[in-house]
Amino acid sequence: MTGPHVLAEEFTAVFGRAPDGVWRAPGRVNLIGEHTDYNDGLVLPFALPLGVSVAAARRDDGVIEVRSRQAATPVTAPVDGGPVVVEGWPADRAWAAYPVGVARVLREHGTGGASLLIDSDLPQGAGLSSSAALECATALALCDLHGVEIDRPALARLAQRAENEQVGVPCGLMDQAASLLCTEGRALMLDCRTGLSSQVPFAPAESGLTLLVVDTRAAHALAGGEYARRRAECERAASLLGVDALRDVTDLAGALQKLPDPVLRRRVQHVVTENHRVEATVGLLRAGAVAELGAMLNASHLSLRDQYEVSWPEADRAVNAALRAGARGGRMIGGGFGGSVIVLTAADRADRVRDAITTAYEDQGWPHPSFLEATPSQGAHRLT
Ligand code: GAF
Repeated sequence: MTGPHVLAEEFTAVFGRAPDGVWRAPGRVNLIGEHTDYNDGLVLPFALPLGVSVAAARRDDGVIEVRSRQAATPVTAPVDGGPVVVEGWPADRAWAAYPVGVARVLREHGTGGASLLIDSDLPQGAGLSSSAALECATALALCDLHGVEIDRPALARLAQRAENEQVGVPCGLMDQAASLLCTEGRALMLDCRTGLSSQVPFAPAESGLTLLVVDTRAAHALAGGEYARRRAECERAASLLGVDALRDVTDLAGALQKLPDPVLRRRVQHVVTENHRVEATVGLLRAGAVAELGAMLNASHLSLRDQYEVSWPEADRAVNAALRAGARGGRMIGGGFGGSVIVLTAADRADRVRDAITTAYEDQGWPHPSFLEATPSQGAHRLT
């Protein structure tokens, strides 16, 4: 990852003019509250120090030109086009659907063209929300360049809309909201129905704990059909139960009795209990009982594995190995079927936990996982 000044110099070399500024948006880790966002529920993500930087200059010719230090093919497109997903771009241009999609959605709110040079230090496919970081860095840049003021909760919804309508991925609100609204040293408790949020202090190191992010190296992709299928199952269950969203299920036992399909029953069981786990986790954090979070993480993982059926072998093995090595808890994060897990451990056990996970992977002949110590960091901002 290059610093903002080097990125700006590179921009000048590529585009023949200096950028108007450099913006940055982070990836996220979701502490708890998985597959709840599109059920109008609760989530508790925090921002990573890793993210996407965008050097950008305004253009007034209605064109967006995007280049990335991580992609070979530059893309130039009109900002007033229809959905990128309908245009059916070839695979080597697919990465640019995110910034171009954002430009097309924000155009309705008064932004215009731009030249962008993008740089990312977020691993792709690790389930740490690199797509949302790219969308949010682009959105902030476009708003600033064109003097358009949109408050951050609204901007998060527009970035989500870009991913839904332009890229064709039916994600919920969490990742964009996390990237735009998180603050240093805190997790973001977000109610995805109302959009209301609160900042919850989360500093594991102060309690002698470490939160490890383990990239299982099984690549995660939301575009796969399973994510959309889970969403559809939830919508079907809500409709059968006569509620707007699974968020509204208050009598879990009664709801389960009403659903004949065991698959839908499992999905409802997960979503309803996961919302309760978010609330309980916020309560523990506010009480300063960070070590007790382990039990919540474990319960969430089991629910995602057995009820929601979105875990994957590398995630289960990492969580099991971590627990056997004495970690407090762990769970898969993100959409599932690949990506990362988080593990909460006493700081003085972190090395043992890392080694245990690595050995468990070696035993299977799997590639080594990679580790990152997660510190809740600043949300999207302008760098220069
Ligand atoms: C992905 C999606 F993008 C989010 O909206 C959320 O649904 C998450 O999976 C699961 O909690 O990150």
